[in-house]
Amino acid sequence: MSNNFKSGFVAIIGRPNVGKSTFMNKVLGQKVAIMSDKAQTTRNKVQGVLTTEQSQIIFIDTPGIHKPKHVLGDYMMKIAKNTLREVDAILFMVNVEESLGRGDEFIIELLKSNKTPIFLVLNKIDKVHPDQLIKEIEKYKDLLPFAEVVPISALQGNNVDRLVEVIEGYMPEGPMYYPKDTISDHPEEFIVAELIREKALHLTSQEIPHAIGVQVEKMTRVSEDQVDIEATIYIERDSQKGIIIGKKGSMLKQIGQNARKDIEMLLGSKVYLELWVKVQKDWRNKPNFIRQIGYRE
Ligand code: GDP
Ligand code: MG
Ligand code: K
Repeated sequence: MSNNFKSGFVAIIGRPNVGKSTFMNKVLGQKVAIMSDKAQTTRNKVQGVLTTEQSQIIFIDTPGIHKPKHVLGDYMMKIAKNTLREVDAILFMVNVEESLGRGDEFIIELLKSNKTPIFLVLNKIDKVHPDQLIKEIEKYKDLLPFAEVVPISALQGNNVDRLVEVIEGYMPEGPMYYPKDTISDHPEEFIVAELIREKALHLTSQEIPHAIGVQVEKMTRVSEDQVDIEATIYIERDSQKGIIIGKKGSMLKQIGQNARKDIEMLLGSKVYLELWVKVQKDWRNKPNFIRQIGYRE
């Protein structure tokens, strides 16, 4: 992986039927079956992962945000707000054919105090005359300090590539969070492992350069708002065990606390995280082992 690889998270928000799923499918290709709008859960769902030679964009949905305030619990509001602060860009999608509704106003209110770049995506341009498009842009453009305004037709594909390019331009340098061939949903274990690994590397700084692999052993949703995770941190030498575990387990505890915060943000749930430390001699030189833990450099 080159040093300039870029990666980041993009939240797609907008009222129902503005074309969020259609856009996702256009971007990721027809084979992805993510059109279904089953009952929205409380966690942030990874809608799709777009990986190119130079970047990886992870699109997430922020459930609950499409709903007006009164039906939202404080807890969900907090998750939604935190998510929108943590992502690298927000796509606020509207249907150019429709006028602003209550759902939009709610979203706009929520975004007002946010510092994340927000893109106004005007979808369904195939349905309106260019003059009307210009009028619509006028109506929306002063509602929020949009970083970009991009008209598209998700259905026909007009300007969708352009939007992806624009998004790519806002992604920071970062790792490939998901395996290259991931298109959508559920490889959350991989990203959870990456988050734990990142915290461990960060906290131990120079002492354990890249000698850490993380495997998520178990990830179980035990209730609507709690996920239990067991993960193992693999190191290469016995001498590294003390560093990772720390005095009376203090380092491991800190790694766990820091990782848990991010994982909770990712999953939109409370997380109970249990960490183990194991020595696997020269794990970096063992291709099978590396494949097993899903780690790549
Ligand atoms: P979501 O609820 O925001 O995910 O919206 P969907 O992606 O499910 O789209 C809702 C409806 O709008 C579907 O019937 C789509 O085919 C249609 N639609 C989405 N994008 C476009 C577009 O660019 N042009 C037209 N004409 N229809 C679209
Ligand atoms: Mg949808
Ligand atoms: K959706």
